[in-house]
Amino acid sequence: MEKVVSLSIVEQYFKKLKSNLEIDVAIVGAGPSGMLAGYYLAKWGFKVAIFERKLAPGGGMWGGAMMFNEIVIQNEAVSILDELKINYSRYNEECVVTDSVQATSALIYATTKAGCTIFNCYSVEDVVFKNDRVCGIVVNWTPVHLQHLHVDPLIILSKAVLDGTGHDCEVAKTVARKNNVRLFTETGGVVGEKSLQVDEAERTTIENTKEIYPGLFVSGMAANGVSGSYRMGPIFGGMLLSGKKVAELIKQRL
Ligand code: 48F
Repeated sequence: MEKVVSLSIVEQYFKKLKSNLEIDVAIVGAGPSGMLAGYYLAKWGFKVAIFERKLAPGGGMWGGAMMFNEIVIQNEAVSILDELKINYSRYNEECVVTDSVQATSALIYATTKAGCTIFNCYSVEDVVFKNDRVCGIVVNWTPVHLQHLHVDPLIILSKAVLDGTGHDCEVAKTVARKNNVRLFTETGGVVGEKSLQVDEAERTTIENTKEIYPGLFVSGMAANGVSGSYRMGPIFGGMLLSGKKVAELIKQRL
């Protein structure tokens, strides 16, 4: 049995990894926007995987606000809660509140159940850049980064890459910095996030969700950071709608 335990895990894991070395969509970051994009793309039949730096997927959704584990969702995104069978309470005519632990775990479950693989403990450190487009990601174990070990990465090829890395917009920054290219933003670079303004931030999150360089899409807070819009705090409708929108954009592109 000892041998079976190890062998079954090793064989199954490498089967999974091998089948994801060349995929339709590589999503960086398992926050709400990245996961919802993964959920829809997998549901529509695309080969899609998410690469998440941390052990637990979920990004900034678990903790609610200051660890009060409730989040706010506006009416526009409530149909997504219904689709994922997440419970909520109506707060007023504009929004509902939901338990962030249930919402996050439901999102993880729905995403993986739809067929999107989540690789946790992976840090995306670069992209594959060929013929003036982004066509894959460069990955390494998070502990390698944490320990500053000099270990070369592996490569995942994909038709599209989604930067769902949240406030840091890590993939977009790397693409602009390393390749001397102009992103489709006002400045040609990552403009950077502004301070908090809820309504405007929620609106622009959707607006800024787009392809910002051939092959590279942005969603969630990365979309706002790249285009220089505001943060919004523990209201998550925009994140969910951004994930849905970017899935639709990628579907059209592929
Ligand atoms: O920040 P995050 O939750 O992304 P999001 O979908 O949602 C933002 C909200 O949580 C919140 C907010 C809304 O009101 O303002 O902040 O935009 O999740 C981003 C995920 O990306 C991972 C990170 O660990 C987190 O789980 N991540 C970041 N950089 C990398 C990465 C990287 N280089 N490689 C892999 N994962």
